[in-house]
Amino acid sequence: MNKISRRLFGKSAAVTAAAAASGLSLPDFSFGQPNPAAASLRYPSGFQWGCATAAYQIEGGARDGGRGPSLWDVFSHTPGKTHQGDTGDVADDSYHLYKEDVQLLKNLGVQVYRMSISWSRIFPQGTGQPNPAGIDYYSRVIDELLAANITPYITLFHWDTPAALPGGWQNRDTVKAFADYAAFSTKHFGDRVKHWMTTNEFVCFTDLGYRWGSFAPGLKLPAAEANQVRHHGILAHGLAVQAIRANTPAGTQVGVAENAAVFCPIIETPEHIEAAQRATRLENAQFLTTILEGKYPDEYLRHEGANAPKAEPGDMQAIGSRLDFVGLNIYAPGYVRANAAAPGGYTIVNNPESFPHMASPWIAVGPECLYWGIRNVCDLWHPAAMYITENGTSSSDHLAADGHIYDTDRIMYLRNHLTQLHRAAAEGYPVKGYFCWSLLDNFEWLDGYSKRFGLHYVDYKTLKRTPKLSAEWYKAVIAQNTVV
Ligand code: GBH
Repeated sequence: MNKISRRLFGKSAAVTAAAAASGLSLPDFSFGQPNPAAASLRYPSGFQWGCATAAYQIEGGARDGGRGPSLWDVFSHTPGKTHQGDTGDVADDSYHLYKEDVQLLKNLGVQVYRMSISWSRIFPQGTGQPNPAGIDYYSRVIDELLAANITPYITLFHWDTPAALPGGWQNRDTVKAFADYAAFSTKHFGDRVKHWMTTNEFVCFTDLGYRWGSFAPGLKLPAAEANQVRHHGILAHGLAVQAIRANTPAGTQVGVAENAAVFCPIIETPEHIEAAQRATRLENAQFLTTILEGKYPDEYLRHEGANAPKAEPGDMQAIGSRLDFVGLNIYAPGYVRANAAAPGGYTIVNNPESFPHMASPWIAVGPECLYWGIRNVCDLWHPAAMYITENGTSSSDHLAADGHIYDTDRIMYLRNHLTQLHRAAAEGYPVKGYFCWSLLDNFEWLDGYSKRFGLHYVDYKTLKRTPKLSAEWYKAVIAQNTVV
């Protein structure tokens, strides 16, 4: 009994009474005093705390400094595609206000910041002539971060494909253009930036854009063509890994930010734990499994049959390029049970309607997804290092009469997820850092400005940034390197 900490067994008289009634004896402690068990939520020393953003979601300045349009400019300007026709034209105007945003980061005390580069600021046509004003912009942002003692982690591609590239990701030439852009950018910034991610979330710029049509460019291609788009996506990643290595100093760290489908065992017993691991490998066959194994799993190829992607010689070696780290963007869990009768030996269990969720309905609250996300990937593929490259939530944030934003639900969400991430770190999984999504409210794709994910509130009329209660909370977590 004295192994049960006060954190779990709160300070409530009801608990005490219930325990007494059941004949259990309580540990000897005085309520409200510092709890030695809380020290167990301390993170390893050197753990990197950060925030994440993406270019199209925060920058605005869509036509400034010679930037070319991306597929998301085109898509968001197409009537009916985003909430109330919202676009990233202005967003948070971080293009002009980046110094202020670096101050927000500095004030939080983060060691690291994950941002992305807009490909069409560097190459307005996607390829060909680079744009000096675009290069200069990112150079200034990087210098501002370094001067604030914040280490930049840069994603080369967070969905904003240059609109000028014919056929977008349907065209294999786009893969080559991406590798060239990766080579150019990392050669240019690699003296100061030591951590790179090739791409963000394969499914979002391949399937959602080309198979299901919900994201840019809004196409609904047949399976064979959509599978080829997937192949181009992971090939672009692989060639970019090689391009980055060839153009940066030794020691540069290269990875990916992937929203793998995360599976938790319905009950933490051996058969369900094994089932969740098998599900992780097979349900991510088309992306994460293939880039980490350098080969499409046989089950995937069999399942797709004649629609399977066509690889050219050398493709699979490039796709399987060794990574220095795997980044996972995790928001919500899937649950799996063992089922010997099902293919793969598992069944995905749908959540009941009563399952709790956050302001965005897709963010089901299952904090153990952070633990199982890390554990399953590590047990399957043993990456050298892992990061949580995104985790966070929308909340129906409102300015209170006193000018504050009391986002207690965001704090609840983050606290529980960080507790589960701590569990992974404490068990020795090589998780090196955590990036909260997001530094500030921003353009939330289809949801436009209607969903707020920031630690800072943005008034979209004045562009004023106000720290939410969660910013104060996160600052304390970082300062103490402990879940508070
Ligand atoms: C991440 O995507 C992105 O990397 C980031 O840019 C984004 O702002 C952040 O998460 C928060 O959304 O409405 O049921 O059809 C997360 C992956 C894929 C999750 C699309 C929401 C739509 C679900 N997203 N999905 S639904």
